Amino acid sequence: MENSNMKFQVIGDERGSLISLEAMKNIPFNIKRVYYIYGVDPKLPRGFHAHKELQQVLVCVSGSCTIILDDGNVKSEHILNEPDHGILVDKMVWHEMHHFSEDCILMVLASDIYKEEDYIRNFEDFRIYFKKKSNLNKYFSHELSLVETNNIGDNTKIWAYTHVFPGAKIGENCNINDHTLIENDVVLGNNVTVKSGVHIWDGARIGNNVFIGPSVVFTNDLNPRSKRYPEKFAQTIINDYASIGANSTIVAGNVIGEHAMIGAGSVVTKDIPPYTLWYGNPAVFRGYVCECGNKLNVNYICQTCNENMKNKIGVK
Ligand code: T46
Repeated sequence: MENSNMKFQVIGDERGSLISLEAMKNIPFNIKRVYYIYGVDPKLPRGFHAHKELQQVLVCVSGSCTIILDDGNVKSEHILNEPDHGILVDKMVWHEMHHFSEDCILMVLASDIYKEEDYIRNFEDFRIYFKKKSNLNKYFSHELSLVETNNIGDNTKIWAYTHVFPGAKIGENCNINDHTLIENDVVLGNNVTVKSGVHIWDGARIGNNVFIGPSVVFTNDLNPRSKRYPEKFAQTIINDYASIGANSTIVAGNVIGEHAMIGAGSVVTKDIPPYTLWYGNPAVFRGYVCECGNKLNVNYICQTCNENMKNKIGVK
């Protein structure tokens, strides 16, 4: 819960201020819906529910309100009164909104469309569901691993000599092999494979179904000096279904597109577009890849599964 407060970068000049909220960048999920609440009677609180799966970020773009969160273990209260301040309301967090100012506009970014069946609107039901979920949450961690986060999805396996820091978030059905390090400000989606000896430092955002080969390293500081820390570590984004070959280094601040393929031993120094194949040091563009992982011919047809990928890649 200590991670629910978010501070957004303000881009300002003499004309005023601008804040940009981007999926998987400063918002830790893909945004499927935006709604806003305004014109609320200050005496009438709202919320009083939890979501089974929905994740949301709340931002008061005007005025103020108070948000109460309860994750089943810890209860916390947050005042939202600045447009560069957000609150992450994760799934299975009971939340209430109080003390709306008359000019309050509460904007909410949500990870899914509106589904009434995702709501738990009764606190007792929430407690029961939470207890049931906690008992059911079956992930495996080897007795020789050091797992400090509670935020791990069902069916994930964490193998020996791996250290997962307390702030890390790991999705469902991931396989995290031996001798891996996952720092605090790291988000891994579902079905991610992390082979042995991988180092994932603060700032890494890894989507669903990503493959990370053995000994891959994510850096997060472009000008490292011992005992000197940047104000914020650079963010590196690996989008859904991307694969990173063994022993590659992903230099901080780059984005790897969906289904992209990085060959073994590469040093990635720039953004990688979706469905492209790159390798070398520095990695350079070598062609296009199919969803099955094989190279496409000059007509964008997969040489292995014969799929014509022209439309998916978006070439004319
Ligand atoms: C939440 C907090 C922060 C829709 O039809 N579509 C929508 O996208 C939403 C958000 C709501 N609705 C309907 C459902 C209800 O009949 O609008 C009505 C009011 O919703 P509710 O009473 O849930 O409003 P709040 O302010 O208590 O809660 C809202 C969101 O519903 C909720 O997901 O997390 O804001």
